Order: sequence, then C-alpha cells, then structure tokens
Amino acid sequence: MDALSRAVNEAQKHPRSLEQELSYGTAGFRMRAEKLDHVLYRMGLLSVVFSKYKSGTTGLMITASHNPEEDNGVKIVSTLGEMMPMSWEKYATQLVNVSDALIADSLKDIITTENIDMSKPATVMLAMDTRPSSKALAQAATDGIEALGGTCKNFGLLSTPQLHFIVCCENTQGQYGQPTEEGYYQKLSAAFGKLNSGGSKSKYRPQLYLDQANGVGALKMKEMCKFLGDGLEITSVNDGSSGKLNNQCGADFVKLNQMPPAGINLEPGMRCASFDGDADRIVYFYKTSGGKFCLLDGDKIATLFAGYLSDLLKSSGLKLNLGLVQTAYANGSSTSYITDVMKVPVACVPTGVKHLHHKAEDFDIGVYFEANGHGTVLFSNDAQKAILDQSKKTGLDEATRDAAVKLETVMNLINQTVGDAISDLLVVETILSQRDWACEDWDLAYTDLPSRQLKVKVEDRTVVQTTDAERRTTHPPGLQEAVEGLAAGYKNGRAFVRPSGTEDVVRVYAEADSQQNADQLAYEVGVQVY
Ligand code: 16G
Ligand code: ZN
Repeated sequence: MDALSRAVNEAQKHPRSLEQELSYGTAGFRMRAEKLDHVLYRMGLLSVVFSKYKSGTTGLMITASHNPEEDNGVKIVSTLGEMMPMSWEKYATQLVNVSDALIADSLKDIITTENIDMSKPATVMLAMDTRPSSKALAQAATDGIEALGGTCKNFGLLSTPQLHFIVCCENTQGQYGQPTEEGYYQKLSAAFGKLNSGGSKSKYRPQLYLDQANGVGALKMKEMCKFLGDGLEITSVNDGSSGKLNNQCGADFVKLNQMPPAGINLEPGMRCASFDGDADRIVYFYKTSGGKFCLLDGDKIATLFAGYLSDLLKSSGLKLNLGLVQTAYANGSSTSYITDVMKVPVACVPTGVKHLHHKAEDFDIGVYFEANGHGTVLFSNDAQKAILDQSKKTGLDEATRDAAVKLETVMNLINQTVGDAISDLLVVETILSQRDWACEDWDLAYTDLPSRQLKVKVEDRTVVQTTDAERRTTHPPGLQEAVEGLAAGYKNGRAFVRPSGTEDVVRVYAEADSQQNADQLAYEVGVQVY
C-alpha cells in the first residue's frame, strides 16, 4: 500500500466527526480537547509533508497555552524553530476540514502545488504540555506521522519554547546548541552563570517568587534550577502539585485582572513573576510600599531589554541598528517612552507572534514583545558575526571588550526561536542584577496609562475587519468613526476593536488618563460592537 492510501486507511482510527469548519489561527488549532483527535492525526500527516518540503526536521507542539485545562491545541514548528509559514496555514485548514475519504486528495493537492518529493525522509519532533488530554492527542499525531512513513521523535513533556529550541538545534547541526532538553539547560545556564558571577548588590536580591500556572513550566524550571546552582533562589508557587492549570493563576490571569495569582501573599519588597501554561509568556509584578499592585508586563520587559542592549551596543563600539516591535495592545506610554526618550525605532504589527517575529527580522537586533508577556530578541546573522568578531578582537580597551563579550553572552541566554518565559526570566534577572535595581527602579522608566480589555460575544466575529495593524476598523461601516468619537472624549483616550484569533469573540481595548475613564471608554466602545 502506498503512503497516501495508508494515510486514508489509518484515518479510520481518527474519524472526523465534527461538522464545524476549523481554521489554523493565530496559534494553530485550539479548542475543547475532545474535538481534536482527527485534527492531531491530520497535523501529524501535514508535519511529515512539511518536513519533506523543508528537507529537515519539523516540530509539532500540543498545547493550548493559557486556555482552560479542558482545551488543547496544536502548532507546527518550522526547521529553524520558527512558526510554520503563513503560506502553509491554508493547507492545514484545508486538510483538517475535508471528509475522511478526501484526505489523500487534499494531501496530493499540497504535494503537487508545492512540488514535494515524497521519497525524501521525514522526521517530526513532538512534545506536549501537562493537560490530561495531551497524551492521547500525541498518539493521534504519532499515528499520522507514521502513516506517511515519517519518524516521530516524542519528547514527552516540554515547554513550547523548548521544542522550538530543540528543532532549531537539530537542523543547524548543533550550532545553536545540543538538540536535547539537557542541551537547552546547559546553554542557558552557562550564559547565565557567566553574566551573574556575583559582586555585592545594594538593591537587587537574587530571590524570586514564581507563579508557574500549574503548568509544564514548573517542571522545566525545576530542572533549570539544578543547572543554575545557587545563583538564583526561586520560590515556586502554583507548581501543579495541587491546583488546576491556569486556574486563578498564570501570566494571562495576572495581566488581565491586574492582581496577584492565587497562592502569592504579595508584600512590598517581593519580586514576583508569572508564567503561562506552556511557559512562552512571562510578566513580573510587585507591590509598592504604599500597597499598590504594579504589573511589569511585556512592554516593560521590552524596554528593559532594549535599554540594556542599547547601552551594551554603545559601550562595545558596534554600529548595529536596534529596533522594537509591538502590537496595538502596547501601552501608549511605552510607545512614547521608546520613541521620545530611548530614541529607538518602534514598529507596530497585528497580534500574534508570527507577525512580531517577522517584523523584528528587519533590524540587526530586533526586540519584540506583546504586552501579554510573549517576546524575545532576534540577532541578524550579520549582527551575530559582528558581535563575535568584536568580542574576540585584540587591542580593544577593557570596557569595550567587556561590553562585546557581555553582548555575546546575552545572545546565548536568549532563545531566539520564540518567546520563552524561562529564558526571558533569566535575562530580566541578569539585567536587574547588573543594574542593581529593585522592581521600583525598573518601573520608573514610564507610568502605564490605565487600560481595560473586554470581550464581546457576537454572532459573527468576522464582521469586524481591521487595518493599520488592527488599530482601526474598516468594517462594519461607521464603527471606526464611532470609536474615534468616543476616544476623543477622554484625555489620552485610545481604543480599538478586533476579532479574536483564538476565541469566538470580539476584543475591545481602551486606555485613558484614569482607570475609571479607561473602563468607561471600553464599555462605551463595547456597546457599539454589540
Ligand atoms: C495566541 C498568540 C499570542 C496572541 C494571542 C491573541 C502565538 C504563539 N500566540 O495566543 O501571541 O497574543 O493568541 O489571542 O502566536 P486573541 O487573537 O484571541 O486575542
Ligand atoms: Zn503560551
């Protein structure tokens, strides 16, 4: 039997019972876990075809990130650890929606259009988060991979960024690191150790309270700590031993509710952070001596990173352009601060990591972050080479060389394949330590404008269409004018409306000079959508 017939045959074990049309969205397919069996089988098939197309090992991650424990999802990872290209999303959508009998036709269509040599070998690396449904879904994916003759390397539980990292290492012959979980800990911990070799501090304390969303990040951070030695003392909260995944905890909960997660009795002087369910997002928070809860979100992390890298660039004598990428959700104060004070170019793109990542590639050093805490830094090939050359150059004065070596080491601490909560945590801690800052010092850069997010349930979210990196609507008629009119009524008022890429809702964002005004503006805009 040829591979395509086997793919159809094996599909009997994973029949499509769902009539609903699904689409490969911002973060792959994501929904209630019980609906996903045939989706995973078919994404197993696609990841093999994609591996043959790329002539390299691809990845398949089973997770629904910050969604409730009952959900699950799947994303395909490309050979350098980046997301599957957008041009392939239509194939994923098509393959998932055809009837069981038409699977071979759908695959043939992709193979012909992309001119794929099916005799090439294919390997897919598979990993999953801690959801109870993940294991069975991994079996469905494995069946799909094997039906098309691919080799499945199942890594079991990994954080999403760990899988991206390992796929990248595998396809770059170890240049990026060793393609194993241990290789990940080794690379990051070695860089962290070099950058944090002690010295007395007056404000920075190497103690962190870490809310791990009861997810896979808890297991992986525990492993990482074994490699870090006693450089950083972490108090684990929501480590999965009793609570439910993402329930009253995690980065998304903290960001949306602007309050500490369950399990942390927040007191002034404590530095805290929250991961999301698959450890690709992180936010920090603390309480002022006056008792106010303060969030240090993705925007604050981005400015911390960019400020540090920009200083190192200056001291190292390297002429590389540094830029920052945000989305419409970035707080207006952060954008003004980056532009007016840091004088760093800033770009705005639509929501979703693939858009940010892509835009960040326009810079020698591109820092990208979503306000929700997903982000990383990309160094172009030329930038990497320039940094390595400079750190090895003889005849430089000590301060210049030291800055170049630091840049090189920070580069090794960053998971450039995708936003990574563990890597980002280690970078934040390194910068705070080197600057000898407490959270209050970090937070001084700018003051966030109060903001509010709402979701509105509508019959058909696709009615709302946007332009200008989702900052303006083009449809339905009149909505944009109404939103602008409402925002103009508030000092520093800004609002936008966009259809969610992951849920059947329309999202509203508003900011203004006071919390009350931001709430009011969000409500008024929400009424327009409803
Ligand atoms: C996904 C995206 C995240 C984005 C969020 C928006 C990836 C890996 N993740 O979680 O970046 O912020 O969706 O969701 O791209 P929304 O479209 O429902 O607002
Ligand atoms: Zn996530």
